[in-house]
Amino acid sequence: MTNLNNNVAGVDTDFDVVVVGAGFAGMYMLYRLRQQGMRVRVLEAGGSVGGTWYWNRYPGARVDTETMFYSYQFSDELQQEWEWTQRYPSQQELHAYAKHVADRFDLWPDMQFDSPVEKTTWSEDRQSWTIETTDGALITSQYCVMATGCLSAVNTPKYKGLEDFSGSVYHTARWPEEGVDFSGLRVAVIGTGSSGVQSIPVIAEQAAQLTVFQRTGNYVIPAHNRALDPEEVAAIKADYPALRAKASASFSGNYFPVGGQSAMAVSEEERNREYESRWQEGGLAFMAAYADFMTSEEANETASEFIRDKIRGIVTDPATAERLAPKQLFMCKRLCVGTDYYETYNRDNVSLVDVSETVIDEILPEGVRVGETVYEVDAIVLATGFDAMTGALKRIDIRGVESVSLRDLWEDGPRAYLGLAISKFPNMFIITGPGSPSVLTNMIPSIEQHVDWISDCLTHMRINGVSRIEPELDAQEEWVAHVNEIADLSMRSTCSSWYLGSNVDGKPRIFMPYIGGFPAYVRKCNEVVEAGYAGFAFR
Ligand code: N01
Repeated sequence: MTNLNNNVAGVDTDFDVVVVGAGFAGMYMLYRLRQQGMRVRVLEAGGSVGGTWYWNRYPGARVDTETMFYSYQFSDELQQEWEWTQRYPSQQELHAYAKHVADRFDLWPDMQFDSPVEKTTWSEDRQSWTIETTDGALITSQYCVMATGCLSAVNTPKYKGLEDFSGSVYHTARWPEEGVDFSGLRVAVIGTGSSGVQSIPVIAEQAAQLTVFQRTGNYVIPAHNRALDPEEVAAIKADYPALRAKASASFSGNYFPVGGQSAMAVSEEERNREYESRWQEGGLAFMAAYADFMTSEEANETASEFIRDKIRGIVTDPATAERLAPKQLFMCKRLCVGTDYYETYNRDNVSLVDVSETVIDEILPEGVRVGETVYEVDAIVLATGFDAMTGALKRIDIRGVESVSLRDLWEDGPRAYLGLAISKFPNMFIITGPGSPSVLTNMIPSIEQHVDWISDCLTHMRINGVSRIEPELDAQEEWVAHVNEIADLSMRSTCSSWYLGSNVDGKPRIFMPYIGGFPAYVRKCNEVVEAGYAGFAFR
């Protein structure tokens, strides 16, 4: 690589900072670092900006968080001028928003696409990172920021015979840009998490026959998506800072009413009225009806049973309804938000196969074999999710001090200080990494908080004339212990979910995100700064 300049610390590197990933995290990181006069290069595996909203192009893909609050707030001009059209915009609209942000802030020149990062290596002698892309290009930088996303490493089950299937196989998170026409085809969808729940009703409308393979029935709240009313938009925009602050003060960083009491503190009648009202309103707000869904089985069962009853009321075939009715705790897995999800099973061309006990044995050239039955299909859609939170980092060969491998260090589960940085990996930051609230919160505000923290930290380093930062092992271990301790207080840690890595064969079972809520986490990050970046060693 050419362009060797003396960077801020007087170290010869191509760039001050390399940011891996051009999703919402990587783009805002670039914006902030450029404001600080840093020389930045963003390396992105995909062909455009947007991250999640670039890759997840499956039919029906749309955000399930109210978009007036699932959007950047760092620029008031941006949030005032951008016009969202729907309560839950489609992937196309979110991708257009990402491209608009890149245009508006002139981010394109510093971003490089189709450049998956394969390896990053720290050199103690040079005090810099060398970043290697899959085409063999080497780039050096003083800092490396991993904006690789929590749900970006695709999980593809290792079915025997999958490669010999005679039709086409798609993964929801790697959907062809040109789209797929399922007209007249017999289609299998494997997986009933958020991606399956959103794609199944849309595929069912096109396919000749749709067979859904369900390992675990999920709780799906109706989205009641709709066009945004201009008056409602104007009212939010007029009061944006106060409303954003209110959202940030809530446990999940979302803007919806949070019930602070136990579900058992009210009568059954009152409880069901509350559930019905949240069901009619639609969306993730259902999970905030009461405070003790994750600490009281009794409270949890009231919400579970309410939703199961809804399923029984919607799905006309009682056996299908019972198969769809979730058996696990409510909110054990990420709550799903759908449009006509349960209604889809009333269609003549849709059938549901339970693979919870008799599993998918193999894929034959003509279809999917479950026990003695072969389901003949022309196309298979894998809606089988991600190797969440750690997958994207572990798929890169990250080497820290003395060539220590992140893969090896995280063999038994992730260890990071505040989910922001890792001991033995100096000058490397992670955005919304394991040990931060990330996936349990509204992602964009969480991303902005991390990016701001990292930018401020780099400014602090520059002002104080230091050029190397690394978490102290003790501080990291203390934080990891705290993250695990509070996770153990929640029933969420007793379930099977991607939060725990239980969807990926062989992955250690650790509850990865910080479960103590967004406000408590932000307080902790601020306290660390106020105490002179307590727990970090500078040089
Ligand atoms: O993935 P998932 P996803 N055989 O892991 C099943 C976000 N998101 O892509 O539950 C058979 O939730 C698996 O079964 P089980 C959101 O945070 C957001 O749907 O492990 N089945 C499950 O049913 C979400 O939570 C949005 O028993 C197999 C499904 O595949 C996260 O991304 C939209 C299997 C995977 O569900 C992930 O969602 C989409 C196997 N071998 C995603 N392996 C919105 O904003 C896995 N499964 C709307």
